[in-house]
Amino acid sequence: MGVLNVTPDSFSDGGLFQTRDAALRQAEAMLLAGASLIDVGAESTRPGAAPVSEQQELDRLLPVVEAIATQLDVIISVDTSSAKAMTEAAKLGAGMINDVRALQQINALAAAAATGLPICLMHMQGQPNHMQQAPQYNSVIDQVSAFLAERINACVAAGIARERLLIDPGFGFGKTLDHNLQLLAQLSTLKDLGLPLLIGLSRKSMLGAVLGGAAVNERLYAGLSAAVLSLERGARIIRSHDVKATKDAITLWQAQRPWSAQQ
Ligand code: 9MG
Repeated sequence: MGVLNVTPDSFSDGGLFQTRDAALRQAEAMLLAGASLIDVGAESTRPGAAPVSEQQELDRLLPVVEAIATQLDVIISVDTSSAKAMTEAAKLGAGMINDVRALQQINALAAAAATGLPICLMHMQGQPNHMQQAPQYNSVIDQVSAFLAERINACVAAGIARERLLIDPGFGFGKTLDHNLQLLAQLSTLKDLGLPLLIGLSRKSMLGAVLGGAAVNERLYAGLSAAVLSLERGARIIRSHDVKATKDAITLWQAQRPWSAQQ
């Protein structure tokens, strides 16, 4: 899953793809580099990010969804928590919903249900503007797992078949470095929920912290290492800014898999 942020302020690619044409070119480059999905986001959810109005989100998101849907043969995932954005993006050809708020925003459950699309439910403690201030857990893996189980049940109760759901522990979303490392180490536990696991670690600050303060553009190798560890522990979709490098890492992992004891 290639990341395409059409925002001025995302932590890694903010401001780079704000015009429709620049976004389309980047989507095409990621497709050629091996992405099967493009995750288009129009609201930054980096730590400290301020919320945007729904209209602003729609104005940024929909022209890009429409351009990609009409011009490229790739599945478009919409990174949104807004019911209206889900509905409108689905009408324009989006193929998946990626909600970092796990359909907890007003009307999101009903809107997502009505689209008929697959949905990724992500865990986040708090909201982006405050989430990194003092995240606290008794057991991060148990609490993330319980949250995801509760959201799966809410989706099923709203008429969304389990088969449409994916789950994501939300690395970096209301979690300290230790919480993130515990989640990575214990990722296999989430297999018990019986749904495809998506993970996003690409360029995130936990990589920078482990590397002693590496800048965003110095985190690629640690990100690839984390991606392969995640695959080994059950992840099936890797969300990444660095599609070619990630695809190569996945290809190597897949090549050895037929002989792996962990299959
Ligand atoms: C939008 N977004 C940013 N980081 C993410 C992550 O780790 N997972 C998912 N599903 N979405 C993310």
